[in-house]
Amino acid sequence: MSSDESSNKSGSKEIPKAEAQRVDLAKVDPKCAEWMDDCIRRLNTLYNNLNINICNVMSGFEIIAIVRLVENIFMDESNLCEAEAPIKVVGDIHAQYQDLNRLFDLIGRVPEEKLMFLGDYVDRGPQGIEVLMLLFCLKIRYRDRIYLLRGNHETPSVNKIYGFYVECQIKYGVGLWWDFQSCFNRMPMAGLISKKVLCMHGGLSPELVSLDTIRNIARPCEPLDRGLLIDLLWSDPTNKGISYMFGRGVVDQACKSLEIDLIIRAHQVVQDGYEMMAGRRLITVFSVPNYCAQFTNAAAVVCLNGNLEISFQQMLPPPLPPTAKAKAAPAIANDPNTENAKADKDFIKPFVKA
Ligand SMILES: [Mn+2]
Repeated sequence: MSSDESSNKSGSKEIPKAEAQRVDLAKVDPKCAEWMDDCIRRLNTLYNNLNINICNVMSGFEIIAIVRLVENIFMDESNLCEAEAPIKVVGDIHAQYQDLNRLFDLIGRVPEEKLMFLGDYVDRGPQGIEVLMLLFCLKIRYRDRIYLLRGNHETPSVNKIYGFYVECQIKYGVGLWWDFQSCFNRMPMAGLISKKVLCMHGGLSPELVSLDTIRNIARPCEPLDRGLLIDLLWSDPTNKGISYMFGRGVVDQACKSLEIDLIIRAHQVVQDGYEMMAGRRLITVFSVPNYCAQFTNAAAVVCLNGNLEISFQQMLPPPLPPTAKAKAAPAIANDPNTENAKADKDFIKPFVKA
């Protein structure tokens, strides 16, 4: 994959399909596998059923046990999680548990599909604990089929304010909120797919001079004030946001110095669920529709096949009542020339199952 289309054709070099060693929990620890299967089954009963919530299917003690297990798995992984394509990359979920399950209906489920999530599991929506528990249980059960990166909402200063704290307080008590923070501080902060696609929640940083600078971040850690950690979780390719702003030149330079072809990040709502920018070197992906009921955006995931060819799967938003005040999400950093912007967008084709 590169910025010109020629290398996107079938003649391009095949990436070796060296799968990471498959860890089969059912063999290593059958009791734990059975427990996780049972948790996943119980969590699935919350889909399309708003009469019950997670308190009806999981105790606070069970949740804490799962959080302790998964944080050890996070610490076993590099802070720059390495995975091989084929894989699908998922953006912000923001506690929209029902939409996460609708998304799974569309894109497929773990372990059949391999997924990398770019963070922002909690806040804004109503079912953040449900989202975390389902993803954590899948991570424990199938650790090399799902990768969970940290988003800026997986930090205490943010999720204290935007909904998750109150959700914990109402459902289980504030003690659980602290357990989640210690787990978030251990989540990996970036991902690398087939050595060529760099993934993170926010974006680039002037301190990101080599991939080892990400690998060498010591965890547990809490991103504060400024610097690489904040940029990875917060930075934007536009003129808004609290962190570093990066444009096409910075993206080109980073691809060269880090020897990567593409950057996939999340963090900003985009109308189609995905937006290609910076000369086809940068994709923003957002994976729940009707974000906060304030936008009419679609959800999407980015699919990378074994040759690192890019496609997307899209979930259109359900129709809103005429009284709804939702609006279209603005384009954030696509090419100012509308024809170029369209060509960039058309470069990513709808996903077709091989
Ligand atoms: Mn974010």
